[in-house]
Amino acid sequence: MTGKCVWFEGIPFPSLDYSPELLREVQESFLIKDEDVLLLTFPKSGTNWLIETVCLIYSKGDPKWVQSEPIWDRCPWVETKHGYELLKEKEGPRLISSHLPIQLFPKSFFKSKAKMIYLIRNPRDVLVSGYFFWRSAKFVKRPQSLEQYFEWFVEGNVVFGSWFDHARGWMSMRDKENFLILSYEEMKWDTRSTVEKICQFLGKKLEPEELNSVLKNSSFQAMKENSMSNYSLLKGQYFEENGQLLRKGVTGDWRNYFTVAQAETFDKLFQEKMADLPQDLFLWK
Ligand code: PPS
Repeated sequence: MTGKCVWFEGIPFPSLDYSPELLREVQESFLIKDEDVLLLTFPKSGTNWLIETVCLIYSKGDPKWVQSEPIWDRCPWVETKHGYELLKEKEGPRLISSHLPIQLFPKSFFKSKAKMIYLIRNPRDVLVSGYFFWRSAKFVKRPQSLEQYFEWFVEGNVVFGSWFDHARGWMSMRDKENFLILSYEEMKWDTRSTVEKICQFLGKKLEPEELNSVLKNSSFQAMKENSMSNYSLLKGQYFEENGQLLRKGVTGDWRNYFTVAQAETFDKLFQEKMADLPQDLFLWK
């Protein structure tokens, strides 16, 4: 996958909307404010679902905002040219998203009180989701088969680098009070409790009907039908016509694609890389 990438500090990035100069500037000079809220993920972990949920929490369940402004403008990706320019101009508290690994994140964050949510997902499902997504993308080298993408993923030769390094890096922040770790799996299995957890972390209080509206408008089906959130606006320039962000939206889909040998290889690698971390961080086990 890294054949068509932009490289920065040993990590590959997509070839559209990223540059080493900008990544350096973001890391050194972008000022995170105490009142900002940051949503961090490795790609394909449920980023857009989390963004949609937080936007709806901010609008108290009113869908007008999520139905009228593209998701990448509501909560811009700080490391992209488009997102960086928007964020620099934004007044007041900002919602900011990012896929950056911890070592490349704006240094100002680590001295700030800004709240951050890190959303983690079973890397096996991240792999499968990524395979189908990047196959239709125009800004990375496309995988020709799942077998090939599996190799790239386990070697960390995918955009934003190794999933294992990304997760380990950000999880080192887990005891900080301005840091919340959530998983795609808990969001999926008990969405209401997870939204309540997010509200509590962000200090937002919702009435029961407002919470119901957050759940309704951030559902897989609602997002799939919302052109401001489903990436259909990016078809042509960024993706082929058959590309879709909202593919299945389930947990455990990897079981439909991994061979027995791939499953064993992945388990072994996961053990090697993550065994020393508290295993209750990985809810999919
Ligand atoms: S990206 O391109 O990295 O920002 O993609 P990201 O948003 O992180 O991940 C895409 C996967 O998230 C699923 N998704 C959802 N699942 C459940 N409910 C909702 N509302 C939802 N929105 C997005 C999406 O379907 C992708 O997963 P897969 O497994 O491919 O379906």
